Amino acid sequence: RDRSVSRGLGDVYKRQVFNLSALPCDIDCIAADFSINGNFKEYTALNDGHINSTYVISFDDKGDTVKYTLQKINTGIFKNPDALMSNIVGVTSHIRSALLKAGRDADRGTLTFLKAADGKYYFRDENGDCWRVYKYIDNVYTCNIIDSAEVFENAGRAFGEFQRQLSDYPIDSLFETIPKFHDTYSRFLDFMSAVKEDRAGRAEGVRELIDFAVARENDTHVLLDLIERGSLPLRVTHNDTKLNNILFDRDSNDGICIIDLDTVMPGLSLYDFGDSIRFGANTAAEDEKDVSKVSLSLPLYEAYTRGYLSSAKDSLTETETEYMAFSAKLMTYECGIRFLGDYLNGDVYFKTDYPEHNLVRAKTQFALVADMEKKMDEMRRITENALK
Ligand code: ADP
Ligand code: GN1
Ligand code: MG
Repeated sequence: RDRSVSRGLGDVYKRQVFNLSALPCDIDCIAADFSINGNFKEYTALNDGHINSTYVISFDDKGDTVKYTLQKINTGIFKNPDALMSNIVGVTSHIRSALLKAGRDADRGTLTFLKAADGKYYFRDENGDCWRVYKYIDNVYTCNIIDSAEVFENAGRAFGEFQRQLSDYPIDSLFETIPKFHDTYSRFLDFMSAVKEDRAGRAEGVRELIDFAVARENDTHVLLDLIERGSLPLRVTHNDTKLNNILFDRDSNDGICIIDLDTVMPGLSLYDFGDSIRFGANTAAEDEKDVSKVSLSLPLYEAYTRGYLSSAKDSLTETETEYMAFSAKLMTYECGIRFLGDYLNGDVYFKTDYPEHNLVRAKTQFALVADMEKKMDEMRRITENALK
C-alpha cells in the first residue's frame, strides 16, 4: 500500500488496472437517483480510510469528464445516517458561507454533497447499504506520512482554521454520531472488557502491550476531570484530524479542504490537536511493522503547532494550550487501546488488510507514546515558544 504522498487521480487510475472487482453497487441506479448527468465511465477505490468505502467515479457528460466521490457509509458504526448527514450538511453549509464571505473558493474549501431523489443526502439501495455522493475536488493529494515540515505546518493552519470557522456554529444542533468518542476512560473500560472477554483468544500473546496500557490508566481521566471542573470548553470539533483527512492543493501545498466529517461533534480542541500529532508527527506510518522506525519528530511537532496556533491561538484558553503536548500522548494512547481492543475482539471495527494489522497498529501507537513520554518536556517547551 502506498504510504507516501498519495498521487493525483492519474496515478490512482493506473492502479485500477489491477482492480478487477466490480463497484459493489448499481452505479446507474445511484447516478439516476442523484440526478448525475452523463454516462458512467470508470471508478477507482480510495483505500486510505479505516471506516467507510470510498470511490472516485467519473462520468462522460457530452465529452466532458465529471468526477464525484462516492462513499458507502459504514452503518454498522454510524447507525443513524439521517442524523449523520444532517451534521455534515449543516457544517459544510456553514463553512461554505464563511468562505464566500471571505471571497474564497467554496467549491474547493469544503465538500459539496448531492441530494438524492427523496431529498435526503444519501441513497439507500436494495441491500440496505447507504451511499452518499459529493463533488470530487481535483488537483489535490492526501498523505499517510509526511516529512515536509512546511506542508505539515499548512495542515496545522487548516485544522486551526476549521475550528475557527465553526466557532459560531450552533453546537446544540449537532447529533452525537458516536457517543463518548474521545472519552478515554470509557475507551479504557471497553479495552479492559475486550481483554477479559478475549473473544479471539489473542490476549495471551499480547500481555506486554496490555500491561503497557494498564500502567497508564491514570492518564485516561485527566482531560475528563478538567471538563468536569469546567476548565476546558466544549467546542465544535472534527475529532478525526489525521493527515489523510485533509486535501492538499497540488500547486500550493496548502491544506485546502477538511474531509471525513462523520465525527464532527462537540469535543475538545485538544482532541483535534492531539490526534493530528499522533498521526502526522510520527516518523513512521501508523501501520509500520518495524517499530524502531517509530518516533515523535520534534521538528514536525513544532511545525504543526506553529501552523495550528497561527489560526487558532486567539480562541484558545490557557488551560487548552497548557495541555496540548499531553493531548498528543493521550490521543496516541487512546488510538493504541482502540486498535489493540479491536485485535482482541477479532477485528470487528477497523478495516484490516491482514490478520495482525490491528496489532501492528497498536504497537506503533504504544511505541509513539513511549517516545513522547521521553520528549514531553521538549514538546511543552516548543508549545510555549510557539505561543510567544
Ligand atoms: P474514512 O471514514 O473511511 O476515513 P474518508 O472520508 O476519510 O473516509 O475517505 C477515505 C479517503 O479517501 C481519504 O483519506 C482520502 O484519501 C480520500 N478522499 C476522500 N474524499 C476525497 C476527495 N474529495 N478528494 C480526494 N480524496 C478523497
Ligand atoms: C478511523 O475514518 P478514519 O480512517 O479517518 C477512526 C478514528 C481513528 C483512526 C485511526 C469513526 O479514522 O477515530 O483515530 O481511524 N474513525 C472512526 O487511524 O472510528
Ligand atoms: Mg478518513
